[in-house]
Amino acid sequence: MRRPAPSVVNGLRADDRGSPDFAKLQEEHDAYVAALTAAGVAVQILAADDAFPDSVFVEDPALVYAEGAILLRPGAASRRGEVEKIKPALSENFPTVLEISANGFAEGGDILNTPRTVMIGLSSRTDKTGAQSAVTCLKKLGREAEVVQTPAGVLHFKTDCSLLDEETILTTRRLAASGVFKEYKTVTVPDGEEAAANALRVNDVVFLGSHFPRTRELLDTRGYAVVALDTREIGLVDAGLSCMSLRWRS
Ligand code: CIR
Repeated sequence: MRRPAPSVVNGLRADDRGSPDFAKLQEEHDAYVAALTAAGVAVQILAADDAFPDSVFVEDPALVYAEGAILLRPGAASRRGEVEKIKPALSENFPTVLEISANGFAEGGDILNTPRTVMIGLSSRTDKTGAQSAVTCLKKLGREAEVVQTPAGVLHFKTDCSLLDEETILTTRRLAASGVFKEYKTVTVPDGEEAAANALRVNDVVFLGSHFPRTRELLDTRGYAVVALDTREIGLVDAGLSCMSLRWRS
C-alpha cells in the first residue's frame, strides 16, 4: 500500500461530484490498513508521494504474484511516473520483475485473477498492445491469461467485478451481460449499487463498501463473512476497495 498524499484531492475522476475530504480519506485508508491486518495480511506501507495524486491506488502500476511482479504502463498520462516510484519496493520483494512493452498501456484495475485464468479487460486505460504484452509476461510467470472487454464508459474491468471465492464473481449486470463470466457462478449487484462490485476478498473475509445495503444483504444471505468499509471519499476519485493494495501469497 501507499499512504494517500494531500494531492489525492486532485485525483482523476470521470465525473466531478466534488473533491474528497483529505482527512476523511485518510481515515478510510487507515481503516483499510487495519482491516487487511485483521484479515491476516502482513502489510507494507510506502510513503505518500504528493507528486502523484493517484499514487495511493497502487493496484494500477503493477501486478504481483508469488512467482514475480510485472511493471505495467498506466494509460493515464498523469499516472505513468508511478511505475518508476513503485519499482524499488517490487525489486525488494520479488525475485523477478518483468515489464510490459513500452508501446502499450495496461493498468492493474483492468486485471482480475481467478483460479482458472487472469482476465485482462480492454478499456480506456488498457489497450491491445499493453494487454498482449501483459499476457506474454504472465506466461513467463506460468500463468494463463485472456483478453476481454470492459463495458463502455466503465473506468476499469474490476470497477465492475471482483472474485468472491474460487468460483464466484460479484459483478454488475452490464458486465455479466457481456457473457464474460459464463464459466463462473455470479452474484449480480442490485441496480443502483454498481460501485459495490469492486469488493475485495482477503483470506476468509470479503471487504465491501459500507453504503451498499442491498449488496450486503445478498452476500450475507449467501454466507460470506463481510467486512464493511467506508469508500465514499475514494469513490469521489473513482476508486474502490481493490485499488489501494497489491496483494500476493508468499
Ligand atoms: C484513476 O482514475 O486512475 C484513479 N482516480 C482511480 C483509480 C482506481 N483504481 C483501481 O480501481 N484499480
